[in-house]
Amino acid sequence: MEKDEGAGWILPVVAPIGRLMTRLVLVLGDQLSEGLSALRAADPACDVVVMAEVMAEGTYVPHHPKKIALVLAAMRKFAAHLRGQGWQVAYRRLDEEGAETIVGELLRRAEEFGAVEVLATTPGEWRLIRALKEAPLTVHFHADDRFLATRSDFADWADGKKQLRMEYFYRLMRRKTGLLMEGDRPVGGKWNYDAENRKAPPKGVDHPGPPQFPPDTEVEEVLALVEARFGTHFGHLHPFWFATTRAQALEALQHFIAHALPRFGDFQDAMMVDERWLYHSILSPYLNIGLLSPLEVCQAAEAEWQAGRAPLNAVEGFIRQILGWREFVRGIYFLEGADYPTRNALGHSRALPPLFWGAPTGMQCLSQVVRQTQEEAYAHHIQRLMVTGNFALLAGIDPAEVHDWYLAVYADAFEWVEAPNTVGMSQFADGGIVGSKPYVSSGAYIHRMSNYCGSCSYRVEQKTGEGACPFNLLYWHFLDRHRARFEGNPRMGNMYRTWDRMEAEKQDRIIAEAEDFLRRLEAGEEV
Ligand code: FAD
Ligand code: DLZ
Ligand code: SF4
Repeated sequence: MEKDEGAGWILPVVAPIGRLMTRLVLVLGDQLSEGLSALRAADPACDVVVMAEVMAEGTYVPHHPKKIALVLAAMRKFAAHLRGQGWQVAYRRLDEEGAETIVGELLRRAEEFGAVEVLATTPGEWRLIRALKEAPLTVHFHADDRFLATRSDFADWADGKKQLRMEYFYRLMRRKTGLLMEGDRPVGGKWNYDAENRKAPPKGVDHPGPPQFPPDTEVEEVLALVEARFGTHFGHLHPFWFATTRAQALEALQHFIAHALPRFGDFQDAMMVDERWLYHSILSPYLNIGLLSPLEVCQAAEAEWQAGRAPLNAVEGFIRQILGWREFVRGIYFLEGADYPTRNALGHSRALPPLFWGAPTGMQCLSQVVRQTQEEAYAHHIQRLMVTGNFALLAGIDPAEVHDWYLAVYADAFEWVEAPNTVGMSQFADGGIVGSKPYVSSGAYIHRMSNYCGSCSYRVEQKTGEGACPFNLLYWHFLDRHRARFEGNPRMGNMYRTWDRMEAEKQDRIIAEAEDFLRRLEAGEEV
């Protein structure tokens, strides 16, 4: 059972003998928001908040150590905040006695407090929803209303549509929230300023990136624990600089708004050697664990445009990512159901190659993105989509393995947002629900949007032969092997016409060289 958004307070259960029975209020590591629906439904006088650090959540995929540290440190600080507000919090630290799963901890606490009922804000992952439903406890689910669209808003909008397109959903959301609206019309006369947001990399970047929050004693304790328990996971724990409280996350928001937002739009799609942040916000980890709300972030950006300090293309582009894409992908995740992350429409089955885990590669674009992912648990959207994602799709990697990788390595990765982006947008494994065509490109796109190719051991302008950019080979291999599915796609006709105009001998050479590359990749050779 899930109470609908805004259902408000429900009365505490009264035990037959007349005293108020304790209920458990589950707060998960990505539910660190003061106004959480389960907390609103509970009574601090008699209910107990349960928070638990458990091995199962840190290992069901091998999460990046920085991500685990972010979640655990923020959980501890949120628990202290709740206690300060008068809540009784039964908190289990990973190095204390306890169970190793969320449900195990709930059962242990239920026994300790004589509780049978649990109030939970619906988790952002089918796996945990299922586990809670199957638990021998009465779990009352409360809708997660920390979003701008409810699940039923999205379902109503999607109902009866043959194709779901983010742009139209986004317009609905602009109208619903009034963000960047003049009455019923978009400010500036256009809904979308993306055409102004595809500039090639700038000469230099005059923004130092997100603010760094040096670990305090409490965070240091978490870091030591994470090192000891998860030190073998892919990723560098140090230096750890994430915000772990709402106050710090608000500082990070203000920092972005003041220093990076004005240039966000222009260089949103650009990629540069050793420049990992450019003008991106690095706010997704804080949004996704609940330290910031999407509305306050959008409103802060809108206010900057109203004050004349940031241009409309930057502000609209930024708001669209949150109000549009973030809400849209969440809608898809819940609409499509629990099997969504396992889809494999293109039948890809190759194993994820070791270069995704940091093995050396001569491909500078992949090497840069994987290294920065390893160091920071962060890569921006185009790096995820057009470098690692593009490569995995062209190379025919099993989307389930790709999904597990993205879920593990990014600090902002939670399945409701990660799966539609990976399985849908990036790997086309949902058969075209999130995107109407696959995001594939040859090396030319990466060359245009980055300065990676200049220092690569391959040559981007070379189509075949020794030193040819592997993206150039794999791109045609992908189109050729999926011809039956894609040649009728109106957005892909030009690509097939270009392929068909090539001489047969050149086509054969491309396919043979692509196959040789894939064979070497599969054999674990350095590529
Ligand atoms: P900015 O570029 O500053 O954008 C602002 C905000 O917009 C972000 O903080 C984020 O909340 C939101 N946003 C932007 N694009 C998207 C999008 N496509 N979907 C949802 N929200 C978006 N985002 C996640 O939050 N978690 C993920 O696990 C995740 N996995 C991804 C996997 C793949 C294969 C791809 C292609 C994209 C993925 N994204 C994911 C979307 C996007 O890459 C990140 O939201 C963004 O890079 C976060 O960095 P930022 O905060 O600097 O974003
Ligand atoms: C990501 C994560 C990690 C690493 N550890 C915990 C944890 O120990 N306890 C917890 O409550 N939550 C953790 N999380 C976040 C959960 O995995 C997240 O709530 C679910 O995936 C649902 O989105
Ligand atoms: Fe990547 Fe090809 Fe450019 Fe090298 S030449 S950086 S492999 S796109």
